[in-house]
Amino acid sequence: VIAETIYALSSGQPPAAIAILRISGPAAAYALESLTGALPPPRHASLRSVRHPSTGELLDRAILLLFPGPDSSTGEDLGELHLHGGRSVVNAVLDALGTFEGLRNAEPGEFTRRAFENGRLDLAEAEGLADLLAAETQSQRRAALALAGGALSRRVEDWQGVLLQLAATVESLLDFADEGDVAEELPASWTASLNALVTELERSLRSPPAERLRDGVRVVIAGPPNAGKSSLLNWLAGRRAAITSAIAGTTRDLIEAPTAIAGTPFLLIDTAGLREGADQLEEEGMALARESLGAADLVLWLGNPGDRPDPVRSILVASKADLYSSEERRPADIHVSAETGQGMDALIALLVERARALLPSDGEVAINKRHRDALSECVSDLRLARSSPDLLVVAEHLRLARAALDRITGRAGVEDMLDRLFGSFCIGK
Ligand SMILES: Nc1nc2c(ncn2[C@@H]2O[C@H](COP(=O)(O)OP(=O)(O)OP(=O)(O)O)[C@@H](O)[C@H]2O)c(=O)[nH]1
Ligand SMILES: [Mg+2]
Repeated sequence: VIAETIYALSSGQPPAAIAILRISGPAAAYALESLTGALPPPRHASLRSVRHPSTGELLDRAILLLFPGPDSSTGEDLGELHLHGGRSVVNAVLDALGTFEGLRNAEPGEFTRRAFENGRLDLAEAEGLADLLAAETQSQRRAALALAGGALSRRVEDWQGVLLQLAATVESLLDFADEGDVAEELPASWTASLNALVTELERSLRSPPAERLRDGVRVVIAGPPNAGKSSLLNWLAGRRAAITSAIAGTTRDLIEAPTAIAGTPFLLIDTAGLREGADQLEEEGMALARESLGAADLVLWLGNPGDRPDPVRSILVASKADLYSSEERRPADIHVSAETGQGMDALIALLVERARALLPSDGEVAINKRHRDALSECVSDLRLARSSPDLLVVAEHLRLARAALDRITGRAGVEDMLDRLFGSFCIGK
């Protein structure tokens, strides 16, 4: 099949200082030559007049860049026009491109999909790219860059190397068996190497999930009514996300405020105050509050130490510190005031410290659900391989374990996954 040539605006919506159009496919060079008269040498930025191919009208003066395939980001001939970023400039050049036969508008993520199909990046790296485009905090950016740069792919490759060795040993024993020799036992070194691999995969499975980095560490603010929960939420979020009032029972719904603090993503959740003898609406709010406590990564508990829901995950906060002298203070991990801001720096430092332990650390590869599913399947096949006395069965489980790892980098059985992933990109990426 001869691939169609695709084009799209790859930069943000005009008007802007510069608009970048990308064209990829076999007719890219021809179309760009027709628009600009002469092609520059590969990977050299050159100033060109862009003219309508049939009327010859000057549309813009632009920088033209050519990246001949296969050494381009899509693996195909790829061209970039850096236009002036006005709406009519962009529309005029897009219209001109539309007059060429074999050229069409790109679908969302189609440039990246072609890069994947031409082996320029694997599936885990493409996921990293998607994460990078969505990254809002510095820790998200760092993890996305590592994934996009192949950090996970390289580990998968190492694991595949070990698996191949293990499989080769089994195959050679099976060959002996074919020749009528008595089947040998697998050597102790084989078992040791398999065990080491299982241990390493299990460690990766236990590492903090990438989803927590994407969605933010869930911090639930809870305690009795009027404790100052909503005031604390507003202070931490830096905006008035929740209504506060001196009336006990103000908050009923869960109020979620995604907030980056010191480059770390948090999802702050304010809840209804917990107390006995509330009306029905408030009871519903309290049910939501209890539910969210169950799903919390961390709890800021503004109530009595004795009622603390979860000592491990909770931070005991004494609120309204401005109302008490230091002798009158309740015992707590931290004393804060949303009125004066006292104690907030210490609370933030503590939150960030606790969150870091719950998030993939900087050098570590963040594993998402898709990766985890594949890894768990790989581990269970390795366990079955380890426990089977029949070499044929062992070989089969090793093959399945390899196939599971292949799904991480997209070498096998991932068609539906591809549509989902690339469909989530913007047009022009
Ligand atoms: N002096 C002082 N008053 C505070 C402080 N924080 C909150 N308040 C006041 O305490 C009252 C209750 O604050 P909220 O933030 O609405 O308390 P809440 O825990 O969300 O209350 P409910 O939603 O009803 O459960 C309001 O009148 C606030 O102005 C503080 O640090 N110092
Ligand atoms: Mg409230």
